[in-house]
Amino acid sequence: MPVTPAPFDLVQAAAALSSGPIGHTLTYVESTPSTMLLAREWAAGSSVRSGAVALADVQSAGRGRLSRTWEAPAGSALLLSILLRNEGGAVPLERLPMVAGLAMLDAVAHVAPELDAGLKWPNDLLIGDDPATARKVGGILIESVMVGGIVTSAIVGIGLNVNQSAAELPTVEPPAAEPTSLAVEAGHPLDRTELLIALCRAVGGHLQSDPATLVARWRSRLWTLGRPVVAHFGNGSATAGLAVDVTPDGALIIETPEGDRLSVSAGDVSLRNG
Ligand code: BT5
Repeated sequence: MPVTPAPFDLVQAAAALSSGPIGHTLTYVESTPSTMLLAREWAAGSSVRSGAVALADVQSAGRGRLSRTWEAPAGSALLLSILLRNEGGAVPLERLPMVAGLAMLDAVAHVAPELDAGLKWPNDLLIGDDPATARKVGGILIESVMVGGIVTSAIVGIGLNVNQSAAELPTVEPPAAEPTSLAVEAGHPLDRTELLIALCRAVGGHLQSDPATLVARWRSRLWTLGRPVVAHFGNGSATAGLAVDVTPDGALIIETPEGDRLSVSAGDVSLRNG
């Protein structure tokens, strides 16, 4: 049964986040094409501080990676983008998927510790007992803003399915993982404001981690590792193998049945049984 959307408690969120590195500036819009566009507008000017968060209740053109879409009914999800200004090269660009993925895990553990959550390389948050059949509850989209060949800002987009009913989840085409929401998995609605606060705090915390610690934490939560996978590439080709490791900059190492080791830095993987 669809849950009546509870609005964000923006006063509570602003009070909780005002003195931290992420969410000190919290701009809520009921509807936008995409929170990524709001953050991009901020990146083009100089008045909005790094760590500002654009939050929406619904997006008319929510986007995933590689021109894909992100769909969520109004008031059901956490949909936000974080502006990170790369002043002095301060932003760990290649490790942002690790920061965002670990922060999503922390936020979910905060509101629904009973759920079994893990990460699928490179940017999916999954819930389930068995990685091969786990469902996708959230995704990460990292975009760079470049000026004169230099990355001046990064924008971290996060979509987390919170209170959608099973009927409200989108239908996806394989090899995309079956969608789910926290409410479907937990059996009760979750507080989006609590999630927002926990997520922003966790992003701030993981941004402070030293690289080796961050990579080690990410590696330990990647359900992809040690599993047979199929890597799908942008040109339509695919390679099957065993996901054996990740590199410090986040590439996935796949060992093929012939014993070759491939380093995959962009693309998608699906997890296979057996
Ligand atoms: C992602 O892309 O998973 C990144 C999603 C990022 C969304 C956030 S929302 C806030 C911010 N503003 C935006 O406009 N975007 C970011 P990707 O791995 O390419 O996955 C996209 C695919 O996931 C789609 O092609 C569908 O198959 C599937 N999908 C779409 N909506 C979904 C949902 N709500 N839950 C689970 N899967 C979904």
